[in-house]
Amino acid sequence: MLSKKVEKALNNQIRIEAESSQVYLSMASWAEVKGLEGIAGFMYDHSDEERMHMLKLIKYVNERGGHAQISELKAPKTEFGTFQKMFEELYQHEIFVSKSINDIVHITLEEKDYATHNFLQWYVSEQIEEEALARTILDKISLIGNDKGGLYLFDRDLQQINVES
Ligand code: OFO
Repeated sequence: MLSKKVEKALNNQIRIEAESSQVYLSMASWAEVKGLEGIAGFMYDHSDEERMHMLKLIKYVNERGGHAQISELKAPKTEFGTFQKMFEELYQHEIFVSKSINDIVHITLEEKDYATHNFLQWYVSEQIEEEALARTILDKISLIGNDKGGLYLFDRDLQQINVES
């Protein structure tokens, strides 16, 4: 059985994962209308992944005798300026998510909830991967600079990342 404190923290994370899914969906749509197919595909996939993170939390909360709450979500922005800025935002967003996961891990220790602590390790590893991937992408972007041919290849590269993941 989850303590009220852990249940509340997990419910907050359910909302964060749902909002992350919306943020990346909005990025996907922005990239798609700009003709950046590879980037759009990457963001659509990422949006699906965040929904999966959310569902995993919902199932866990309900399985442990809690009640997963589906709440209203903050609307994501719809304009991202440049694809460089958009990926910088993605990176910052993942750092924010990692911090939020770490805070819950901390709460589970305070509450001596070792089952939830164990469950959250999957998210801890996932965040390490997501931050690393975002950093790799930002490194690639800084190599391209304003080169149009570079952007073309970068967009194609991201399509490749989609296929592999
Ligand atoms: Fe991007 O890992 Fe969930 O939010």
